[in-house]
Amino acid sequence: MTNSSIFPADFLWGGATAANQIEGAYNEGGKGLSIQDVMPKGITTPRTEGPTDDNLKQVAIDFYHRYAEDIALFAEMGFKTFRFSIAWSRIFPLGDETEPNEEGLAFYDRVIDECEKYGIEPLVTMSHYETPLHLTETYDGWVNRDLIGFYERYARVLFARFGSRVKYWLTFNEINSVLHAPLMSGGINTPKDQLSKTDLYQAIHNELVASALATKAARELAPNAQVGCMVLAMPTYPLTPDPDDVMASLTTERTNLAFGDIHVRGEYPGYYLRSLRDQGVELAITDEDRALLKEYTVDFVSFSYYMSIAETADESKRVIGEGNIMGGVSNPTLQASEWGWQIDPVGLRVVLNQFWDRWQKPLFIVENGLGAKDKLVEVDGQKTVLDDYRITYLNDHLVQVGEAIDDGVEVMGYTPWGCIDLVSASTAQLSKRYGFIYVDRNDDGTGTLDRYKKKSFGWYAEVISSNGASLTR
Ligand code: BGP
Repeated sequence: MTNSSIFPADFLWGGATAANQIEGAYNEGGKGLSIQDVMPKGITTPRTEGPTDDNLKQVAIDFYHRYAEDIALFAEMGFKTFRFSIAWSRIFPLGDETEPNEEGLAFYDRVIDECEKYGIEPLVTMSHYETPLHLTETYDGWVNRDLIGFYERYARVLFARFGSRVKYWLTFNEINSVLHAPLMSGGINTPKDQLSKTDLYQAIHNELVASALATKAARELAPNAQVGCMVLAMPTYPLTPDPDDVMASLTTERTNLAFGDIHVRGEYPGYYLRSLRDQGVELAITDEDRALLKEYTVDFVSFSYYMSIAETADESKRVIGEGNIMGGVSNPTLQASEWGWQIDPVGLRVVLNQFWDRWQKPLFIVENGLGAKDKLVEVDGQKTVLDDYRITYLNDHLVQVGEAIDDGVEVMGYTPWGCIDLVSASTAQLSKRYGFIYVDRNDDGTGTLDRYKKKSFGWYAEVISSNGASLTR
């Protein structure tokens, strides 16, 4: 039985967001277009030619203009950290310029000022599904090696400008999701069904080298900064004890684990090389790439965790469920969210232990949460949402984090996803809400954009102030 005071005194409680899902102001402040401006329906439909009015992300929740109000609410909950991303196309509107856009940099200065005002530690994602559109259309995104240099330039600008004020950096959001969503994750314009395996794995290689170069830049320009990778974690269980199912689940899981292995150990694992060979993929890798990967490994591993999946070698039993960007075989022992994501708190303890055993690097849970439809009601004259389902989900996951800490796992912090309602990534909906703070905006774009505290707001504030002691086991 865990004692929840097991959370370390300096545990980084907070919340997580991404620029394209909260900022809006898609064409203000000198910002260039990003891939999100042509993805009005997330990954559910093909990209559009140009920006369209039905794209909720054009306004999102208007964080660009309301950041001070929002960060004040985070402070009221007692946040120790706030995860946000910097929109690459605010800093380099096209992506391949040599000089950054000062207005974009100044915006993030203001956001960081607000965080500092409340002693909130910024946790910055440098690329969260926001490749500048020009890089997608002109270079085919990360398939092209030129992006390594553009990203390194961008990273150097960020570390030079913010490196003394921002300690925690993540290079690429859910880097492994490029396997499933090449446009959103890798800025790759070639449609997925026409993309060759070689181009896909070359894009992955290019991102990994760029990540190492960013770490190198941090070492030079921001010696106090810590650079982490960010992977989409999805524990994969064998559907049955049949050894073929066990091997199948290991093989599927390794498609994700490979990214952490390379980020942490600095080299391609044997099973990954074999998989490339089996798929007939030959990568262009230079000796310099190898040296960079080896020398500039990450300081910590961060990950998102929403669900687990199962795997089987028996094709007739491979029933693919919905869920996250990846999906996978459904686990008959678990219940799912309204969007079909299977809910598995124990899976979070499994992942924490697995990653710790494997890498011995501090772990940061930078996304977790329940996307659900909320109903705004009035209680004592105040508008609110009675989101007990969200409280239960988060409570049960945090209890498992406590268990993992008790197991000896080093966990740096916890930033649940969408701490304020935002536009969802996969389906681009506002009705799929994750927040402690309700934002009055609907899927058709109507709404006042006013903010209201949900029941979970007070619940999370108590969890933070008690350092986890208030959790219910
Ligand atoms: C992750 C992404 C986030 C986020 C979250 C929830 O994959 O890093 O950007 O949105 O999942 O997914 P969704 O918004 O599709 O519900």
